[in-house]
Amino acid sequence: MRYTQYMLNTLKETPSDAEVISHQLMLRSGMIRKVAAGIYSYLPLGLRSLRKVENIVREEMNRAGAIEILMPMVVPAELWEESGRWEQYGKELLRIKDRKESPFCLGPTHEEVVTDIARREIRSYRQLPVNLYQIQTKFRDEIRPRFGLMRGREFIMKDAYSFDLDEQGADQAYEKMYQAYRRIFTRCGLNFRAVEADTGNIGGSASHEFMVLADAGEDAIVSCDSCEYAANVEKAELGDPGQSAAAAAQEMKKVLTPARKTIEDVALFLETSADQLVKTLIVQTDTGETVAVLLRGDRELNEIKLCRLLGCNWVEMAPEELVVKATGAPSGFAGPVGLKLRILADFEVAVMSDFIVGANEKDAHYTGANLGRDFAVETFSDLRQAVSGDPCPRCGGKLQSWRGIEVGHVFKLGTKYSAAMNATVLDDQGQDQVLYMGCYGIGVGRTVAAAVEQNHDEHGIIWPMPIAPFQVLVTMVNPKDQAVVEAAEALYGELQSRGIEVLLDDRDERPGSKFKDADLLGIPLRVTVGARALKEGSLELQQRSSGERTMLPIAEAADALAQQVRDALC
Ligand code: 9G3
Repeated sequence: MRYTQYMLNTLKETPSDAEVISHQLMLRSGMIRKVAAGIYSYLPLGLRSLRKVENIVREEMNRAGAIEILMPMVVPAELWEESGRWEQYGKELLRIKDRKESPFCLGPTHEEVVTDIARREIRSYRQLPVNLYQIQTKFRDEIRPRFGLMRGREFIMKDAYSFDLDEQGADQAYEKMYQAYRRIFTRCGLNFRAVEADTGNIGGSASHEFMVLADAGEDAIVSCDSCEYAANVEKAELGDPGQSAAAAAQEMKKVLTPARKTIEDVALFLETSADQLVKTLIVQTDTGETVAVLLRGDRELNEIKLCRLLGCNWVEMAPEELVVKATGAPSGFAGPVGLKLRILADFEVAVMSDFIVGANEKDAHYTGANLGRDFAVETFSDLRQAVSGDPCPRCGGKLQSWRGIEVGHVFKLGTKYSAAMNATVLDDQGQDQVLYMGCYGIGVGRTVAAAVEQNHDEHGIIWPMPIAPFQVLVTMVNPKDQAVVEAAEALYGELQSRGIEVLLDDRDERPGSKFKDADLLGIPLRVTVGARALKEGSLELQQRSSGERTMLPIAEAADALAQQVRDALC
């Protein structure tokens, strides 16, 4: 492709509303343009990378035996009413009406549509197993779309759905997809982890997320430094420490802590540290219950673990007036002593002694509080967020925490949708059996953005060869110098005849700005055709990733470059 005949406009300035580097660089390198909040156009350069990821996904899904279909963007409400999800989702589900006032939605995911296909097309166990997938546009009306393609409202997803006769079959389908995902993200050149994840409200019994490690990642994950265990921090298990608390050494004493409400302020005021405090959270559940949850002062509540313990869908911190009503004091002074609420506590509290708690009295705390003597706990459980240094629940090694970008998510769905929609097959006894399902998603655009998050420097993108928009960039330093033009054109033609994807920068611009663009675009191999080196019969090759420069004899350049592309692809 010739730059002068391409539509590619790089930007010198970083757009102000782009907060993460991938968003900034994908705008500046002319890959995407915003149409509306969370809605983007892929310009030619961006589309090339998107298609590369799609093709890797397609190849590995086909290799895993999945069959490609294409389902509609616009989905009739009836299907979502059958599954019961029409009422379950709020404004995130974009509902529309057609000219006859019939209700539809823009599909955010396609469990209902694909289960409808299955119940019509799959009637006998002999047809199983089946795995149907699509690469298709989704819409989710996120409250705060941001970070460019990383959290868009309209986005391209590969979503696959497996159908099996029983749980064992579904487990095999899940394992096949898990391995296919590992191949996909490895081929994309990404550093990723597959982590145990919460099944959320999609239902089903197990799920794993595929996380690209990057500081801008919205998810927190932990991985063990000694074994394969890795989990989303929402799911990471923390076992019971086991040992018991040391015997009480102090009497409980009320101390004044005027206007000291936060853990940090109280610890500072009482000249101690947060891990010597026990914080009392007053929590309300969607089932209308108010409970007190105790955690060591320096820990965070894991709400998903609390919901699992209480058997509710969500929890939130009680509003101030409820805290006052329940504890007799404003928030910041709540404590377990004399509290007339169910008291739950994280395992860690069970091994603490002589600690500080709110006194359920304005501007007062107790020091020297001890379990048993001063208050009782109804249930101890794993209720806190895991952090670096915590023990691995599998091998006792150390957990390390990372930020991750979720690019893939695989779920065991069981019969949640097939039962609701009566998707069955006749088994070998002629009996109707409800199909066992799994569902498997990859954010294709998000994968491109995650690759940029993980592969860039201060000058711009550093594309992994398998998903680079072009493989070689040939820059004419001076397009007015006939020798330069001839050599560059010759190389351009020879590379194309070898099937190499090459962008020829034939613009009549200052060399400096062309070099800056070369760094920004991040095409892996960059050849500079300049008059001086030509006189010595050579071209300059620079590796975008290492910055390493070598001189290539003109006669060998095309073969050498083609070999380097092949080496970088496998
Ligand atoms: C909705 C809306 C948003 C949603 C969903 C439904 C996420 C929803 C979970 C999934 C599960 C899997 C198949 C591919 C892999 C992920 N956000 N989920 O179900 F109505 Cl508005 O999508 N689906």
